[in-house]
Amino acid sequence: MSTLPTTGAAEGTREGPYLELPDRVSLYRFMALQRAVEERGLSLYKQGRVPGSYYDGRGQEATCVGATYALNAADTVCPLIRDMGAHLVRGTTPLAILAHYLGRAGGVGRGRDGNVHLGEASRGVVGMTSMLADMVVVAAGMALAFKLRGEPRCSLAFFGDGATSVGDWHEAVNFAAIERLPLILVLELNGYAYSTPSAAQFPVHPLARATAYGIHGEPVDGNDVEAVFEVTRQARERALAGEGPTLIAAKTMRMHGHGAHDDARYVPAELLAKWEARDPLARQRGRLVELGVDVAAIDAAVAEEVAAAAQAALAMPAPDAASATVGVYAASEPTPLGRGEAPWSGFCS
Ligand SMILES: Cc1ncc(C[n+]2csc(CCOP(=O)(O)OP(=O)(O)O)c2C)c(N)n1
Ligand SMILES: [Mg+2]
Repeated sequence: MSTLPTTGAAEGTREGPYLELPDRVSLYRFMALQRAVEERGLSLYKQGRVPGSYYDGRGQEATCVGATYALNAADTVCPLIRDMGAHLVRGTTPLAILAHYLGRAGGVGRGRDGNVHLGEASRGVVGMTSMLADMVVVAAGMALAFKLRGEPRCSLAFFGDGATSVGDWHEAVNFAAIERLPLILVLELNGYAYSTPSAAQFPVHPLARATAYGIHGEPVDGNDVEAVFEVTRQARERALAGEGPTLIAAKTMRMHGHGAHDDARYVPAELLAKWEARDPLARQRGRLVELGVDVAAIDAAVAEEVAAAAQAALAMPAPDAASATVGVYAASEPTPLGRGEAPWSGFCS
């Protein structure tokens, strides 16, 4: 293992490659935080306080939390719309996220963007663009930089089944495969791309694509946070050993509509009921209870933290209009960096 600190160090250092009890508790806590933050955000959205649209990752928490927890702090991660847990694992606070949803000055985007468009360069988290598969291209580019510099780092991109139908995905994966880049590709097989079922997305098993491009492919139960951690940890070891990318196919389910505007009436109720019984939080809670952990106390602390964060976020002011060109790519006034600040310039440094 590399000597770089683990991302999970936010909650106490992961001592070795495998999960110890504090890690298993952290994994649960991050999933519970994601759910609580997103539930609170949804309720604020329904109250009309969140500008724009609203998306969440309900039911998919184990995939983004487990995979991100397996990274080191120097690795980079590209989350998408279902992956708020990735931001939380990397240390972005519930307060910063809720203030971001609300468009407040103290939010991650400082009121310049909303909903899931957030990322903190200082934490190695790249804010997503909406164009499907583009973040896979970005992650491959970062992995190329790490390889060329001989740095023991990797990059990880999350994406949905729908994103794999876009040409950019194939170009990025093919390039990463040829160059044996230290890249981890996490496919969130969540049943749907908007209203299109996964079965109508590709005619082969998703891992056939890993075989086709000559990279490692690993199936995993995307609702088992510890299993996702383990396949990602192994993918990272391969990446750093020069063995190239791994495609992880995480089977999960999108438990809400595409966004809050979508009632998902096209999803059969029986399917949702089946997946409700496989809830990722319930599964990890069951493990911890068996180990004697006071999970109710964790839930209470998470609820309290998120309630306090929501209150503090609502009390924050909107950004000052005079600061509108700070931190955007094209500023009216040149800065020492050229065309506006480039807050993302630290990613590969
Ligand atoms: C190139 C492109 N085409 C269409 C869209 C509109 N769009 C945004 S999300 C989405 C569905 C994505 O489905 P999937 O990749 O399976 O991710 P999920 O929403 O299931 O997490 C679509 C069609 C887009 N953002 N980019
Ligand atoms: Mg999908």
